[in-house]
Amino acid sequence: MLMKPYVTAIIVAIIIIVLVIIGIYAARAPMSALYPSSGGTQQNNPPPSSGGTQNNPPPSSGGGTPQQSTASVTISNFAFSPATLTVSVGTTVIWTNNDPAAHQIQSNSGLFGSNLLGTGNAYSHAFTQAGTYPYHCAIHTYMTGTIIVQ
Ligand SMILES: [Cu+2]
Repeated sequence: MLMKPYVTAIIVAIIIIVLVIIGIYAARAPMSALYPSSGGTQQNNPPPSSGGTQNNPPPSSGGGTPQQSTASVTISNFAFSPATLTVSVGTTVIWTNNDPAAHQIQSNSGLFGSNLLGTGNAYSHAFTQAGTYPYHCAIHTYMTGTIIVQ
């Protein structure tokens, strides 16, 4: 049957009103309300601390800046390996204790030194001046090593 013109107009008006209400609701409701985000719960947890020792990140190789280099000394079997390490000026030397026993890096001159390093802990020191830097373990003084910076 044919609808009278005013009935059609009312229906059209109702449809328009509904669309407007939907539009207002959509505008007021942020997307996060429709799609709950986890933004408030995300946390970038820092990596576990290694007990107050310093861990330097790997050197960056980008940006054309002077490359910071690192060198490693391993502590195992109550000895430093290598016992004598030669590096260039600006190198950061990283000592890592792989012994079940704790060790403590101690520069003979007092220039640098670590806290007590438990198993798996590391200590690093940046050498910015050329020279010869003997060091030892503060606990086992027979453990000696030398960093030569040139
Ligand atoms: Cu030691």
